[in-house]
Amino acid sequence: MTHAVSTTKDLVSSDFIRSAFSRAMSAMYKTEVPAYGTLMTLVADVNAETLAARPELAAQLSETDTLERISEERHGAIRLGTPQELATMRRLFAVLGMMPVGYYDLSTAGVPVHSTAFRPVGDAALKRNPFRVFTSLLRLDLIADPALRAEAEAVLSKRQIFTPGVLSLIETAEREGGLTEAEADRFVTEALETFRWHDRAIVSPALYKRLHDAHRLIADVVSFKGPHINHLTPRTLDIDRVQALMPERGIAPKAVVEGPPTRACPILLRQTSFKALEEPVSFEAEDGQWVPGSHTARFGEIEQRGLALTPKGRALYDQLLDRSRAIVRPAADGSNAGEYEAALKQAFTDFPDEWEAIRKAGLGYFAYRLTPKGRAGVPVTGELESLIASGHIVADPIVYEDFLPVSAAGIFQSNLGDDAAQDFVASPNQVMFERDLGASVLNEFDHYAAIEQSSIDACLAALAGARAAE
Ligand code: OOG
Ligand code: NI
Repeated sequence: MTHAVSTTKDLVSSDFIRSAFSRAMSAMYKTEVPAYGTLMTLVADVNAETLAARPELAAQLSETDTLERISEERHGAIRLGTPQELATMRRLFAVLGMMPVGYYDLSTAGVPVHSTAFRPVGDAALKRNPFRVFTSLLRLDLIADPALRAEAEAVLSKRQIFTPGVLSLIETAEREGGLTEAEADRFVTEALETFRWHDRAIVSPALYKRLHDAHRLIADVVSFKGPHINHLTPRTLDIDRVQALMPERGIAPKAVVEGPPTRACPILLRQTSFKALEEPVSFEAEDGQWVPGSHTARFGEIEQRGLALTPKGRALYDQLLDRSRAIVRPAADGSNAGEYEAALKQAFTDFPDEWEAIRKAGLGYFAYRLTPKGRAGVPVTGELESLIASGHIVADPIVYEDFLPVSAAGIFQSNLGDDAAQDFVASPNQVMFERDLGASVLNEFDHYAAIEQSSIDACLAALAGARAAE
């Protein structure tokens, strides 16, 4: 057999590039939106407090090798204008080891976009740095006025949101299977340009107004040179505490926390945000003059992540959320926040709040590992459950790495302004989205199920062979 493999270059891992990119993005956003820096400090303080007060949580995070990722962890969001932008963005994120996971239809919530989340997949990559970007594509097909749709398309077709440098480095990475450290440095710098804020609009004040009247989100996507990162969200270990402390640090949070209620065993994702800033921008009038104006787009958000649910658990979650929302819908002004929280808490009494009960009911995904007894080296075989009962194996909750459409809609609404709710006919179109993306999105449930199954296989194999295994 002949081997024609030649490795002439030392390539860095996509994990390395993603970590560098996530750090660079955070540093940029801190200078663009100072309140984000304040929120980061608050989250770090609360996380430190929580870990000090709950040694068992600190121990579990450290045992599962996930303590370090917490302070590094964040997600961002962008909104794209064209299929070409989405397809190229997929290639850019691939260099960072981020794959499209899940399809989210926001049209049901009155927001004319559909979305996916680019994120690392696989246990090792997630542990290294779980940076995610919620990425939406504007749906001009949901805009009623054909003339306005055509104008928006014309503006979008002329913009180039990627630098020539990043485009060529994407090609290099695709051709070579990765980037060298020097190329990775340049890639991070060049890629960051796409996410930067631009205060000079690419449309006239008149067109901005028409786009804005059609939907604020359309104005946000179409009027600027690029898809500015619109928020960056650190992960907290105690969202209720951060929400309560935000006003003290001069930040006004949205009325209610999205997602499940406060629980002993956190599930899925809880999120809250602060309102978008009104920022000065200028528009180029027909006579070439720059006219001052303003635009609201960028905001801040925090989140607390919990257990990833199985389809059965997710169905129960959706059902209980619907039940509480049928009793009371959270008003944007916060006037019924207390009632909403009470209804939510009441509805969720039907969701078990004890890890073993949740696991046994098949509501969530767990990763299994050997206990010190399991690692002691005496071969044993048996069913998973009996090996748990005999103290050889323990189960840790698998963290939910994705998003929730109802929560995302709540976040969109709160930062678009209260008058932005609009009715569209619900029209999920995953086929169109995947065609525009140039790839299919991964199914999140398959992914968690695979992580769970491989942890079980590894434990059983290690116990049977009695080799030491983690
Ligand atoms: C994205 C909103 C969704 C989340 O955390 O659910 C989101 C956007 O406003 O562009 O980021
Ligand atoms: Ni978000």
